[in-house]
Amino acid sequence: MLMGVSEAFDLANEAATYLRSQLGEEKIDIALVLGSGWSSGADALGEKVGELELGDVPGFSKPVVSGHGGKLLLVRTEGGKLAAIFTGRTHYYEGRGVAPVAHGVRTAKAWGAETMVLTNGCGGLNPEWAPGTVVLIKDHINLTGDTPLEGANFVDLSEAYSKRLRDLAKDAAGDLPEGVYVQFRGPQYETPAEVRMAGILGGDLVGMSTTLETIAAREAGMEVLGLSLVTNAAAGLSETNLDHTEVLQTGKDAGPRLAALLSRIVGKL
Ligand code: 8IG
Repeated sequence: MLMGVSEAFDLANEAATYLRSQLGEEKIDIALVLGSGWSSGADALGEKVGELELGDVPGFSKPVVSGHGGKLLLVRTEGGKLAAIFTGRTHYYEGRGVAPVAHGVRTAKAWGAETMVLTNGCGGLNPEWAPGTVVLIKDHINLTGDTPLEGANFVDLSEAYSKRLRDLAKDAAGDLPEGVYVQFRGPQYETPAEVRMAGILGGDLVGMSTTLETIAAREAGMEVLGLSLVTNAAAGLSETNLDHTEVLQTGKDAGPRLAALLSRIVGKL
C-alpha cells in the first residue's frame, strides 16, 4: 500500500522523536543527503557527535545500490551548526512510491532543520564538464511525472534552489558552474535520444534523484542547496558506454576533493 501525505508526516515525526531520543539533540540546523560519489564528505564535515544505522530509524529501509551507504551521522560543523548527514537515499526507481523518497527530507524538517543540502552523482550534457566536475543545481526539470505532494498544494518553485545558498557556495568554494538538473525515473540510464531531449528542454545534467526531495523540502519551507557531481558524460556524448562501476570509480577518485569542497561550503551555512 502506498502511503498518504498525512501518514508520511506522522512517520517523519516518529522518526524525529526516535532520533532525538537516540542522539540527545533536540534540534538540528542542517541536513545533508550524500549521493553517489559524495560519501567521503561525511567524515570531513566537522566533529562527529553521533551515528546510527538509518535502517533502525522509523520509515527508513536498507540501501539497495552498492555505493550508497545507509547511516545517519550527526556532526558539529566549523560554523558551529548541527548537521545530520544521510549517507544514502531511497530512490524513486525502487518503485515504493514517493513517500519513502521524501522521508529523509521530512524527517530532517521534523527534527528542526531549516537547510537541506542535496547531493548526487549524475550524467553531464556540457562537454566542458569532465567527469569529476561539481555543478551547482540552479533549477530542475522533474520528468518522473510524480510528486510527493497531494491535493491542492500549489507550492511555489520559482526559486527551488536558493540563490542565497548558491552564492554562498560559490564564495566558499570558488566559482562553481551552475546547471539545470533533469530527473528521469530510471533505473536504466537514458538513450542518446533522451539525452538530446533533455538538452533541448534546457537540461544540463541527467540523474535519478533530487527533484522529488527538493519539492518536499520546499513544501516544508526549507532552503535547498543542490550539488551534482558529474560522474560521466550523458549517454551518446562520449565514445564509451555507461557502466555503474566506472561511475563508482569516478566518485571514489573525486572523494577527497569533494570532501574538502563540501566542508568549506557547509562550514559557511
Ligand atoms: I552517477 O548518466 C549517474 N546517475 N539518469 N543518467 C542518469 N542518472 C545517472 C547518470 C546518468 N549517471
